[in-house]
Amino acid sequence: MELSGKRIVVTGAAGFIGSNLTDKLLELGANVIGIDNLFNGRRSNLSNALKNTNFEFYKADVRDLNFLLDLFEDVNVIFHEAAFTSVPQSVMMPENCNDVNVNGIINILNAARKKDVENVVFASSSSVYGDTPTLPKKENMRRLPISPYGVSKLACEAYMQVYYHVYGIKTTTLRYFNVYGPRQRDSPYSGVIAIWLGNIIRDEDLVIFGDGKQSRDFTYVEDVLEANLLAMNNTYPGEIINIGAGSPITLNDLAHLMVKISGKTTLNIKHTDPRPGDIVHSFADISKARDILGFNPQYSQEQGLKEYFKWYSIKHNITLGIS
Ligand code: UD2
Repeated sequence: MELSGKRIVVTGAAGFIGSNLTDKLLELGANVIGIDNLFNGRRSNLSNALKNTNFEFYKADVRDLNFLLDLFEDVNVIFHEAAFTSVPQSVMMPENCNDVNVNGIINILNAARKKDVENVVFASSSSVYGDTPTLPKKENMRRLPISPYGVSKLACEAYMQVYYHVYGIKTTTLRYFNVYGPRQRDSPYSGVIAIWLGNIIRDEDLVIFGDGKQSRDFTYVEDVLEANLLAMNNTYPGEIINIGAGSPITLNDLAHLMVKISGKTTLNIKHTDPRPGDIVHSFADISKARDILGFNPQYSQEQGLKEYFKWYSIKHNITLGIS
């Protein structure tokens, strides 16, 4: 895919997914304008991008409509990755989560409408499904979010659809399932894979919340980037599309796999109390993504983890016996 001559905005450009997307778009020749309020994002994630003359970066907030109106002049595509991203933090601060996510998308869509931006692609989340028992998750099934975070993403999805139907903006909503990979933060609010990689590096035991029989459809970030690129040419605007690996793994199996790949087989895997509000199983039916976008995930969980471990060992100059 050749993107030279395209002006593309990435919000949340200094974050985990946003920075990887920024690098990919620059590689493909696009002019990329990144914005991030640097609340969760880090400037260091953009160290390569900042050397590229096709990249502009602004420390700014998606709640600043006037700023967005200036920024979106002559822009072709917006990838909206900026968000209040933590489920547990959304439980502590629901009003902040709503403010960033819902007021954020309204601003993005309003500015896009006023500046005639052709395409808006939005990062939603499997958390909109909540704890419904039906598996795999299909886009048209009932959504029962169980966290303020899930509610905020659901509201954003509805606005994305409305702005297509009412104002004709070509919107595509990608519902991500448990994305992991390079640059994901290792913090208590982060995804389990980043937390466990941190544990492995520090020779700490891995802790599973509950019996470990819960499962997730962990999706390697490269596959998510591919979905975003495909979404630029989506001929079914207004749609909501699951993006996952389409192959779930239990937390028990994941822990053993991560220990095996790292070669640190003396580490223990421990169990503690289940996490309140935890969803038991989550995995994506990705047939719509295959049909509409031609999406075909390339990374099995083992391949994705190996890539992530390799990236980590090169970046931190440490040896992990990746096997
Ligand atoms: C939710 C969303 C996901 C994304 C994410 C953002 C669902 C199904 N998924 O992910 O789309 O929006 O939130 O944060 O709603 N765990 C352990 N040990 C640890 C840490 C976690 O066992 O040290 C377990 C945890 O109990 C859960 C699983 O790992 O069963 C995955 O947890 P997570 O926090 O990585 O992601 P999850 O599924 O809550």
